[in-house]
Amino acid sequence: MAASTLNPYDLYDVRSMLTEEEAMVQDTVARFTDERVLPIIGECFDKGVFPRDLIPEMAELGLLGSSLPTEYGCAGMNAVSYGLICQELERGDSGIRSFASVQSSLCMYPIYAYGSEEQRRRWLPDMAAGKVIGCFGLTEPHGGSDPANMKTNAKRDGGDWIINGAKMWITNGNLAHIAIVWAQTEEGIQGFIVEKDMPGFAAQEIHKKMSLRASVTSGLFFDNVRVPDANRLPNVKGLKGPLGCLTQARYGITWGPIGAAIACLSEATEYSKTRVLFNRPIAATQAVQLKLADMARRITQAQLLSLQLGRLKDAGRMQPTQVSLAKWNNVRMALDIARESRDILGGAGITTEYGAIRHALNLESVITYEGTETVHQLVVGRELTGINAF
Ligand code: TGC
Ligand code: FAD
Repeated sequence: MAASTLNPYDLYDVRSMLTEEEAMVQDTVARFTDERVLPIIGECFDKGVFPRDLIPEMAELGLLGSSLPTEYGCAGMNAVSYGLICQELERGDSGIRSFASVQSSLCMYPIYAYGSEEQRRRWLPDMAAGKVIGCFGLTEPHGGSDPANMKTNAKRDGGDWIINGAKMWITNGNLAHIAIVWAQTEEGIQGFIVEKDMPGFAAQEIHKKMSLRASVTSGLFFDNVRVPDANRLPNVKGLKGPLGCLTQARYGITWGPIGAAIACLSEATEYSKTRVLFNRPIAATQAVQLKLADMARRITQAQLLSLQLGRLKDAGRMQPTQVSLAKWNNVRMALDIARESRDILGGAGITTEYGAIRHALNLESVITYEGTETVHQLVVGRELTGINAF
């Protein structure tokens, strides 16, 4: 039999559909993940620590706010490149990709898209350089799927606003210098840049997590926090403000889990070739080959979906429903693959010596955050029927 020329982790040669620049971005971030993330991430997960030393290096590589214009100190890359960044970071760990998603899509993007020119110039260059870290406060303790039912409020007081309320499950919360906080006002939901030292503002880290352990997750509390009007994002009102940010972040999340799934398939394949049971490697059994083949099939579908989504985004034609379909499909794909890979590893798969269980546990968050799987299914259902079933 002739040697196969196919890349087992890219069976349809999606790589050949990338531009030279996109391929270079992928290679650069892949190297960063191989050299800087993979050697330490198991221990970070075990200890429940986010590797903050990596922030300056990520900034140096242009990974923070990568799609925003160069005039704000950002890399000005296209959407496909941003997707590839997410994919390669999440091949390392969902927590590292989460950090980049929140900084780029949920904090820098709203300042760019909804902020004043002064706000852009004040915050974006330092955020691109990793000197100012952001978090995004939308979810509240009483239920994240329905953000329209927002209780955090901001009331005008002369030239200032007074914010009261609480946000829950906030990535980067205790790391952040600023929080993009969404609050109900008399004119509808508005976004505010809350600075960490503003009196009455507190972040409290959430412990006992079994998922995204190499990521900081916090509650945010606002007790009569006085915020100047200059910190309000002036160019958006209503739920479409935060939902517009989510569309950016969810787009990146369609790519990220492809990386986690590739890491799991690769690990399970190698393991199965050396694990000898009943006088043959388990890779030589039909049951294991079926599992591996099914993983490759689903990864290939996800790769094609995200690439086409990225091309639509770069052409300015991407619709939120398309993002929902891909977020649902690709996260489910990766979660199933991580669990199946864990099984192929047998008992060894229950330790963090291998990546499968770490990815599986992380993906339990990814399938919940940025809209649960059910929310995205209902978005697609609404598109098909015209009926809102939430
Ligand atoms: P609905 O009436 O559908 O929409 C209200 C307004 O928003 C517009 N819109 C969108 N705009 C941009 N992107 C989208 N995806 C949009 N979806 C809706 C819509 O056109 C409308 O605009 P207008 O001008 O007519 O006012 O709103 P609804 O209340 O029916 O809610 C729909 C629903 C359930 C889909 C929405 O509430 C939802 O997506 N819920 C899930 C919430 C969620 O995803 N939260 C995520 C929090 S952040 C996070 O998890 C970060 S984790 C990050 C990490 O660590 O990586
Ligand atoms: P709920 O909304 O209470 O949902 C509970 C269950 O009900 C789910 O299974 C859901 O699918 C289901 N459900 C909801 N509506 C319906 C319906 N109509 N029909 C049928 N079933 C339904 N949020 C931020 O704002 N910023 C962040 O940075 C952030 N980071 C996060 C990091 C982590 C690790 C996690 C776990 C969450 C993070 N979140 C963040 C919050 C996340 O977005 C929410 O957890 C998510 O939106 C779901 O909200 P909830 O947890 O309140 O669940």
